[in-house]
Amino acid sequence: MILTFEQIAATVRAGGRITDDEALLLFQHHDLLEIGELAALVNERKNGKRVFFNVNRHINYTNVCVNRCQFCAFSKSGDEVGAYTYDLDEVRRRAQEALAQGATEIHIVGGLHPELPFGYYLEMLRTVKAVSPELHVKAFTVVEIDYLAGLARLSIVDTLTELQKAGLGSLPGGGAEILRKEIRDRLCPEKISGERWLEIMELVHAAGLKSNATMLYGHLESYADRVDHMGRLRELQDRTGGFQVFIPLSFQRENNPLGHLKSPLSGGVDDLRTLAVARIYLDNFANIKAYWVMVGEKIAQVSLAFGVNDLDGTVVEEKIGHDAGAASPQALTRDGIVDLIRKGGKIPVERDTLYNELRVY
Ligand code: V47
Ligand code: SF4
Repeated sequence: MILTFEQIAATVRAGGRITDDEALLLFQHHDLLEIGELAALVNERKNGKRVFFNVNRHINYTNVCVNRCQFCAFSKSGDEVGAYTYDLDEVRRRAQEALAQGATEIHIVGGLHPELPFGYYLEMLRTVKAVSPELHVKAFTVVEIDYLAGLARLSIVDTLTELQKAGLGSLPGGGAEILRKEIRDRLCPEKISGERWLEIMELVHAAGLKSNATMLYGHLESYADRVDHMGRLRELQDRTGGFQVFIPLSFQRENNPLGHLKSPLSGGVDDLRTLAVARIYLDNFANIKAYWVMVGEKIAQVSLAFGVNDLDGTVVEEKIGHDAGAASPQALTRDGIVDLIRKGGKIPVERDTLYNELRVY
């Protein structure tokens, strides 16, 4: 049977789940606005006109990393110019500054440092919580969790327990890249496998921690690889319900070995298409986030008409995307995000990390 857009749209309008083949067809469908309209319908049913953001701050505690992922412009070896590692005073200062600016979340991720002891990570969490127990610490991709477990010589479950005791509140969604082996082996051969990423995420959710999920797109992958990636996330979400949000990350091309690639699957239209297809296909995800750091403020705003209901946060001092040439500012103010959402025709809602509503604007 030949699939048509209209058949898929009918399934979606009736509240049905679409198949991988149908998601692929949506990616290939020529009419972006038709896909956007469908995604907007799905989103409107779940979230009405409300769009979430939070007031947060990133702390990238070190850029020293034993891996060399091909898309990464952030990592350095310890003796390289520009390599840095924050001591706990630096972490405290940033957390204090964030608190003074009204932040409710500290987002902590970094490279896989060859020398920092496990105690550093525990102390880092305790340091932020000592600034204010009210600050939620969303920290460490599951790639880091795997690495920390090796450092601590503990199982993943015991590592998570220690981190939770020290103040870990939830996990960000990084390190997922593209889960399928054929692409992952070329993108980041030293990184844990896609299967391991999913396995640790399952343990994270079983430990009662919520997490996010990302997908790095616009490099070597095909639409089929993207569908495969989202399919594995959807399957895990069916079993655990532990993912809060899906965040496609648009590949930034500067200062990294893959930057020369001219992927046909990139650009503003592709950003919107990816967000819209994610909204339609990932029917068990409540939230789809446009990360303004990577897509820029304008695409992020337009994406609110393409199924997106979350714009991340104020961010402050993001390094991973900016080292790779992201043209977005280093931070947005609360007023700036509120204005962006309002002018996008939606209702701004400040949330905490766990998606509790704090204030409607
Ligand atoms: O895993 C690295 C990506 C991720 C590049 O959970 C790049 O709320 C684009 O996961 N171009 C880390 N992306 C960031 C991340 C994240 C960001 C914001 C919010 C949340 C959340 C998570 O950044 C890495 C990798 O996929 N990345 N290099 C690049 N050149
Ligand atoms: Fe290291 Fe993460 Fe960069 Fe890979 S993406 S090189 S693990 S900092």
